[in-house]
Amino acid sequence: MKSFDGMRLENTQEALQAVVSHHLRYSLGRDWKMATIREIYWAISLAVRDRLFDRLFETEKRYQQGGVKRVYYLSMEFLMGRALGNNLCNLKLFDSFKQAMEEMGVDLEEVRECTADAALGNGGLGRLAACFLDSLATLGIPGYGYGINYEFGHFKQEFSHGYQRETSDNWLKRGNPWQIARPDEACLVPLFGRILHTHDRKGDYSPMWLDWEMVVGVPFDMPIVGYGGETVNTLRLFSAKSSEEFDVEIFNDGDYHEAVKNKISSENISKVLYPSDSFRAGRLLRLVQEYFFVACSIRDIATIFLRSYDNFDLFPSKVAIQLNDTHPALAISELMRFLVDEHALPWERAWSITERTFGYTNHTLLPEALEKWPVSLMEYVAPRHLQIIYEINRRFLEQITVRWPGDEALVRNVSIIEEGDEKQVRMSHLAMVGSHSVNGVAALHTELLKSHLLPDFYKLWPKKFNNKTNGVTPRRWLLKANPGLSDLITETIGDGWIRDLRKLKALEAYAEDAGFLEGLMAVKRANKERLATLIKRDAHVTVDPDTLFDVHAKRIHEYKRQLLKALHVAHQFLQIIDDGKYPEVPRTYIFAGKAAPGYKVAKQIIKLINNVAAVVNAHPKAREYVRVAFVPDYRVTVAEKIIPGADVSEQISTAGTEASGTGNMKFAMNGALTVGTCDGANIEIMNEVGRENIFIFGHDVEGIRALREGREYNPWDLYENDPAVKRILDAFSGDLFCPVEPGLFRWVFEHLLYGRDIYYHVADLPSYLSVQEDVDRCFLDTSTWAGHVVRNIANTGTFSSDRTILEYARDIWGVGPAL
Ligand code: 26R
Repeated sequence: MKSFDGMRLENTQEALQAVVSHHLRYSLGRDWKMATIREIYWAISLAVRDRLFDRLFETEKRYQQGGVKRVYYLSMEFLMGRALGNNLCNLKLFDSFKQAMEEMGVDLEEVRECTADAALGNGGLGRLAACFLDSLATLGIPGYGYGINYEFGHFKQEFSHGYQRETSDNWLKRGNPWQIARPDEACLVPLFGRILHTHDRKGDYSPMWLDWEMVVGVPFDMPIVGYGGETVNTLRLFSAKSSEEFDVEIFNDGDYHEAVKNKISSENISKVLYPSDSFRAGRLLRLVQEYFFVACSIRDIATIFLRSYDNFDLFPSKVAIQLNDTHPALAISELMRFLVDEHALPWERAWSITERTFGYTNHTLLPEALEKWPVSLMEYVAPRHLQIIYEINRRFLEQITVRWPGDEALVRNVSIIEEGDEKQVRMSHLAMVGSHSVNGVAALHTELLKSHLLPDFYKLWPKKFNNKTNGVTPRRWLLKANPGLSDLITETIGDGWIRDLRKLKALEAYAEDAGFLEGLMAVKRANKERLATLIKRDAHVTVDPDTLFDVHAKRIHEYKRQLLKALHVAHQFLQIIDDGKYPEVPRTYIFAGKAAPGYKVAKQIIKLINNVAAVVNAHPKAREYVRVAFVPDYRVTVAEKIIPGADVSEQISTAGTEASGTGNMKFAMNGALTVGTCDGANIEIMNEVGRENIFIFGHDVEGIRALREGREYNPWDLYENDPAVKRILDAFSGDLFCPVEPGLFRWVFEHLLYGRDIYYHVADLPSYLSVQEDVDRCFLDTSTWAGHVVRNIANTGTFSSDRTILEYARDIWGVGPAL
């Protein structure tokens, strides 16, 4: 076959216009005059995609020739957001396309606005994965995302009478120009069934996995272009399809028949993303998703490896697999099964390969979010895997007994299997035992991993533990989300910051430069106007861009303490209506975030904020000084508009609960000042920007621990001794914020006073109210405020995900850029 090496696509205005017209006419079969805006979106996207593919082939050729090590980032979630603008930006074709389209009478912004977000994730963990893909490609590292191609992404949030209502996100209903199906590379995954205990001819135990059901995993590839366009990697997402032709005869005997009665149909496996990031689901379908995903991924990774090598000796030096939390931890038993059962490797050899291949990242310390699966469920879904996990555990515990003979408590604590009424597989222990590296996502978080979550493992393998403080991609979160600020920065210090964010440091020299500060504040002002328009459109609240924009945007969770923010808003309101004390700095409080559909308290918090908003915004006096808006359906696209418009970033989790946070980094980078606790990456942000450029309040980890362990914390004491605290809590106990729904918020009072206030809202409230007064004072002096803003922006360089990825590459994966 004659080979075709691409055409060196041209990017002149005429060429771009011609290729868009070509795609509209010949790929979409549509005449220009009849085209809808979505068809134009498709035509433009296909034109951009053409430009990605040539670079993708070049990248692959470079990797092939270099015989490089490849990194596979396994994640159940990728929160990608929209692709068109980001791809244009990274190809440096945004302006050319914008102009070319303008000449054809098409507004590129308008086209982008009509497209759906790829919301295949819940929050921090999924967005981190997306930022990592951008950094891998920008750095020229052969790194591939692997995940599930959910037919329905994260639900859409609406409010009805102030309550969250969920509707489905059918994001693929009009197709997706960025995804290419690869049915020829589909893989087969056995599910369910039973184990037949047999022996081979030599008499060795040789189990057979029988009566399984076959599911087909069809890969869909999405090109991921790095900044500058030299590297295009891929994100590979699997869709589950049934395969009649592969279905085996199902035995009709006894238990098995019972078991398959409620079996899951193949297509359902990749139907929908689980919308909870706080409580483990414990559901059959979720476990099937996790297993399906890793089974497809390992087969695919091995297939790619075996194209270049004929045995597994070099596997760990050519393949690194990173587990994004424990959700893909079954990949460990899957690789063992693959090597031992399908390739007849001896256990020890397979284990050595496995251990050297995997790295595990932990993203949460919350006990209710740690994954455990009942042994019975695991046996039902993947019986051979359960056997393998037991064997991994047996050998592991043997090691423990040799080193610490007779320490039964230790054995019980570290075992992969948790004993009890119902035996469970502890996924974090499996991930820990099967990996050569385990990392936390911020310095404090990693310390807490060692000292509290996995202390026995730390004693056993101190060298496995390491920290990789999170980061965010400056391409999406600064260059693209905040063009005004990007231009100002580039005019001032050049454009080197886009690839090397530490260069922002040079801005510090302008912290007292009146001209620069003026430009900076003008950009902020314009961003606030843009945000005000969005708030008007989506939250139906009119807000004034001259007020201080105070933003709390993230998933709704008790530990993130949206309730503490609401207590502060109530305080300001009460000062106005009871004391006639009008704030010197009028504020607009902006909330955004989704609650997991099954998380009752979180949904009550949403209702509460919406009611507070309604009451405050309707009050004739208060509304002159305070407005409250809850922007519905928070997602990447909305974040891109909210973050650049914020003056204050609320990062107020209870110390020791937020693993890292990444929104905190995005806000600081975009010129908001942080009000934060000593938690997660806030501490590192404080260290970078300087204590005098951030508003820190509340108990730190030791302080919280003392409250918890000293048993002396009694929120009633504060209630009785601090009149401000009493007044705020009484307002919720009464019906100030629910005049037509009496008693609706009584729960706040009970929760915080009788319910022991497990997230220490009341304990931190006085210090929170007081730090907010500092904020007001500071905001009154515009040039001082602007100086703090500059010092924040200038010192966020370390929070680029490029830095994070270079650390993973160096310390965990043993790879380097392949440019
Ligand atoms: C098992 C299931 C219920 C589940 C639990 C937890 C599903 C998803 C999650 C999401 C968690 C792990 C998460 O998103 N963690 C966040 O990771 C971010 C990236 O590291 C951190 O910045 C953030 O602090 C942390 O909460």
